[in-house]
Amino acid sequence: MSMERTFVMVKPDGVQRRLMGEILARFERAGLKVVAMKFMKVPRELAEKHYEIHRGKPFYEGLIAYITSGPVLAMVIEGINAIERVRAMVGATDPQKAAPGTIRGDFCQHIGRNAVHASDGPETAATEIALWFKEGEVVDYSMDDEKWIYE
Ligand code: IDP
Ligand code: MG
Repeated sequence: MSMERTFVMVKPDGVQRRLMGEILARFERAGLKVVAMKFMKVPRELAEKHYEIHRGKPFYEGLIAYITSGPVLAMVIEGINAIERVRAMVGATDPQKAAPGTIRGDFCQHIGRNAVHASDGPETAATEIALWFKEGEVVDYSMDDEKWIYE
């Protein structure tokens, strides 16, 4: 277990459905720490870089249209084992398979509208953080309650 940073995004459907606060609150309540945040419309070029791995798949064009369709809330979240923790809290890609208690399991219905993105591993996290944020936009700071969260 180590201190990690992961890239998380409330996708356009999450913003439109006014779920930003709900989603953010779950991460905050878990004791995770937000170290960067940006509310923005995603340029097509950035969407294509972010989803490069899915280029050519049948859902790719729809995915790019979806992610560029309205503003998103992009953020970097820090905590012990944060990459795996956040993925578990987000739930399975297909909301129909996502467990109750996960974000997708509680708020979503369709794989094409699954409200939130989270990096799937250490390499992806590093690449995505660097893609979405400039160096100075990720903030190093400590929280006053850390002694109550970590031993
Ligand atoms: P993830 O977001 O859980 O990591 P990925 O397999 O990396 O899932 O897929 C990226 C995104 O592409 C998904 O979150 C979803 O928005 C979209 N997507 C994946 N598979 C499908 C599909 O079969 N139909 C429509 N959209 C899909
Ligand atoms: Mg993925």
